[in-house]
Amino acid sequence: MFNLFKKKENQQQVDNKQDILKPEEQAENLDKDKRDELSLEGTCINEKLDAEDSFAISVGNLKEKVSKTSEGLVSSIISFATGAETIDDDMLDEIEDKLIVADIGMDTAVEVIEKIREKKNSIRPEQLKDIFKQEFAQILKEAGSNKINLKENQLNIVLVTGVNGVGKTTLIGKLAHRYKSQNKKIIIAAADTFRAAAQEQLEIWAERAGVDIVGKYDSDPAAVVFDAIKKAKDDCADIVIVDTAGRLHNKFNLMEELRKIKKIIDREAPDALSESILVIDANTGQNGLKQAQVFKEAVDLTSVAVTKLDGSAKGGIVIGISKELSLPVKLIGVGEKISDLKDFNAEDFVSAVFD
Ligand SMILES: Nc1nc2c(ncn2[C@@H]2O[C@H](COP(=O)(O)OP(=O)(O)O)[C@@H](O)[C@H]2O)c(=O)[nH]1
Ligand SMILES: [Mg+2]
Repeated sequence: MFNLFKKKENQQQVDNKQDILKPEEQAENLDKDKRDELSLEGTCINEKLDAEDSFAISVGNLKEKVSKTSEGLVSSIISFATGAETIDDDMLDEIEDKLIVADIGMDTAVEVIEKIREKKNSIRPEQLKDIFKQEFAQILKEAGSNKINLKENQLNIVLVTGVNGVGKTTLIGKLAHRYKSQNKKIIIAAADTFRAAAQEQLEIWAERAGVDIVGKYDSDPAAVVFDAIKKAKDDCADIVIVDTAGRLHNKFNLMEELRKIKKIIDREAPDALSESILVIDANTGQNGLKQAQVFKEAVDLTSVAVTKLDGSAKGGIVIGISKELSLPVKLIGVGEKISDLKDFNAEDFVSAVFD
C-alpha cells in the first residue's frame, strides 16, 4: 500500500517535471518511469543464481593445458637447484631471469627472488620448488576471490573489455552459454559497433548459446548498452553481457567510448555492474600488463580473464597480473570450443604448474 502511494506521489513529481523537459528527455523519462513501475510491481524477482562447479577444470586437465608454462617456470628452478649444495646469489639471479622470461612480471620476479634471497641460508636447494609454489599461491590469494560476482534477485551487468583479438567475443559466447545452461535469462549487448564483422561474429555466438542480442553496426556503443539495459529491465533478465571494441591504435577515443558506456551503466542501472572484466591473451606477456593499466583506469576493472592459456608458455602472466594490478583472475580460456571457458582456481593453478 505504502509503495502504491509512493508510486503515485513519484508519478506526480515526474508529471510536473515532464512539463519543463525537452521531448527527447520526456521520452527517456517515460521509459525510466515504466521500468521503475515494473520493478516496483516485483516482476523481476529472479531465481536464485546458484553456484555451479561444472565449469571447473580438473587439475589433471589444467596441467595438460599449462604444460609449457610449467616447463618454463618449474623446470628451470629444478634444474638450477638439482645437485647444488647451497642456494647462492648466482643461482637466484639465473632463476630470476627465467621467471622474467616466463612473463610473471618484472616487479613480481624481483620481489619474490629478494624474499627468498633473505632466507637463502636457512633453506635447502631441494626446498626451492615448494617455496616458490607457496609464494605464488600467496600472491594469487592476496589478489582477491576468484569467484565471479553475481547478485541474486537483481539485474547483473558484466562488462567485457580488452584489445582486439584477445578473445572477448569468444569469451562472451562461452559465458552466455554457461549462464543459459543454468536457466538464466541473458542479453548480449553488442557494443563493438565499429566493425560489421564483429557484430556478425557475436550474432553467431548468441544463436549458438540461444540468447538474445541487442546492437547494430555503426550505431553509438553507449546507446546499444542503453537499449540492452532497457530490454533487460522490460524482460526481467538476469544478466547483460556487454561486448566492446578493442582498437588500441586509437587509444584515446576507445577509452572515451568505454568511459561513456560505464557512465550509461552507472546511470541506468546503478549497482548492476557485477563484473568489469579485462580479457588478456596469455601469449601477450608483459604487453598484457601494460594494457591492463590503461583499461583499469577507464572502466574500474574488477577482474581479469586470461584466454588462450592452452599451449601458451607465458601463463605466468596470471601471477604478474594478480600481483602488479591487484586484480584477481576469475576466468581462463583453454580452447576455442564453447565449453572451453573455465573458472580459475588459484590453488589448482599452482598445483597444475608446480606438481
Ligand atoms: N586457443 C584458444 N583460442 C582462443 C581462445 N579464446 C579465443 N580464441 C581465438 O582467438 C581469436 C580471437 O577471438 P575473438 O573472440 O574474436 O577476439 P576479440 O577481438 O577480443 O573479440 C579467435 O580465433 C578465437 O577462436 C582460447 O581460450 N584458446
Ligand atoms: Mg570481438
